[in-house]
Amino acid sequence: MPKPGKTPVQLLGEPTERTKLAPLRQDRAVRTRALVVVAAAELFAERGFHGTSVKDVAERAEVTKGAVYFHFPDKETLASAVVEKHYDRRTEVLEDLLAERMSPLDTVVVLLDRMAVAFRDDPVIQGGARLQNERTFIQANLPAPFVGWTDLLTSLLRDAAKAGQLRPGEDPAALARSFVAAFFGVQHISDRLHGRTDIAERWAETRNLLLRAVCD
Ligand code: LUB
Repeated sequence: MPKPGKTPVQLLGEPTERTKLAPLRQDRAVRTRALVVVAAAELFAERGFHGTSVKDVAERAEVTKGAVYFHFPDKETLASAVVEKHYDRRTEVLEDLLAERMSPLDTVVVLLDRMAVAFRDDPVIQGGARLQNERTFIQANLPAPFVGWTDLLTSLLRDAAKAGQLRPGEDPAALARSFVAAFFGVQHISDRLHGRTDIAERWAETRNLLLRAVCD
């Protein structure tokens, strides 16, 4: 507890050169960590987990290997961070959509449409997806695949059902699983055949088919 009459700030005393620099140092560490994650994602997407070294990541990020190891003790920890950032991207897109206050079904449609573009353009998404494809060969504690998407879409589609946007009797959980399976397949095939250049078009035709099956 602070001494009587003194506030915590007063107890800290006058800022020293070190305390003045602390926020700047922390800001630089945050930016360096972010640069390392993006560089690693690019290389994991291009070369895979086992085709990428920490040295490669340091060179791509234009930092020292020591700077990489300061944030990530090994390549496996770095891979986990990339996959976590892969899923964070979904949260970022969703938060923007929720602010637009669309209907639940429109939120599902636009979310997946925007994620299709992200799979085409965003190396963090691409690197996370490749790591998940390679997960059985990586001794890392990667987040579980598909579960987050299935839970999120089930919740949104239950709201869509309550709002009368689905044909009566349709099962939101079954539709969510179908959306996840279809999106995964579309992005995988587009990646293998066309480097995901046609993913937005291929996803649009698939989601239209799904919507026609469950909406009047
Ligand atoms: C999504 C991928 C690629 C599922 O949720 C995941 O783990 C996914 C990577 O594993 O697509 C479809 C939304």
